[in-house]
Amino acid sequence: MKLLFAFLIQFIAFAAIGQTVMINEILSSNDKVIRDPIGDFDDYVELYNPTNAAVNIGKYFITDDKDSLFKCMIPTGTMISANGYLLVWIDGEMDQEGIHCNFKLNSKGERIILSNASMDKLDEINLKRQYDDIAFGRIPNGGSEWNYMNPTPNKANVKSKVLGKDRSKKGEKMSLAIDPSKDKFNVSIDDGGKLAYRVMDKEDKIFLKGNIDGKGEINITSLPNGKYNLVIGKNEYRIIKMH
Ligand SMILES: [Ca+2]
Ligand SMILES: [Ca+2]
Ligand SMILES: [Ca+2]
Repeated sequence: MKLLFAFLIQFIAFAAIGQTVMINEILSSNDKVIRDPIGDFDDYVELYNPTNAAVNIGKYFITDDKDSLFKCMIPTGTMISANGYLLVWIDGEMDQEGIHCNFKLNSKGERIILSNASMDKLDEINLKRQYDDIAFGRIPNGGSEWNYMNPTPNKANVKSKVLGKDRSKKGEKMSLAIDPSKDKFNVSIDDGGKLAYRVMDKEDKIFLKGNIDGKGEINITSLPNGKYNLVIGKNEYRIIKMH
């Protein structure tokens, strides 16, 4: 009986930690999704309280370094309402209005850890490579699975069709705009020049190729869901398509 009781206590303690505030969504390349209170497009971590009671997250900690769990402390008295959300801005601008942290999110991927005021690790996410204005979040909202999705800051996460790119490494001056509704990228080369393009998988198998003369589009409707490399002249992008 004693043993069973001890087991139950442990189980309840674990369940309590398991159901408390969690990391729900991360946007590590915010170009034009949402502005922080001062007006900057900065990266964020969205916390979510799945319980039916408000939680005081003062002295909780967020970090991007498993060897330094207490890198960024949430200010004393910070509350998350029942079933509510809170955005933590990852911009190093600690004097601005709102909750801010002094590290940077690396869009090539990294680890984000949330700990509570008793220094128990509550949540830990291995972030994969990220894309401009595409978030990584729990789908369904608050669930155990993570996936790419369209950002939903301060709102429930929903499964969504995703078409994304990361920043170009270097090359000719040009712009690449995304048209997710038509599965295409609109290309515009600054000096009106002509550039060859190709879309490859990570084994360098070519799926699409052609030329852009001044302006043009690259339509990837025929490609299966996945991650690809898009090369336009000397510009290299990583792109993702997910329906
Ligand atoms: Ca800021
Ligand atoms: Ca980092
Ligand atoms: Ca969200």
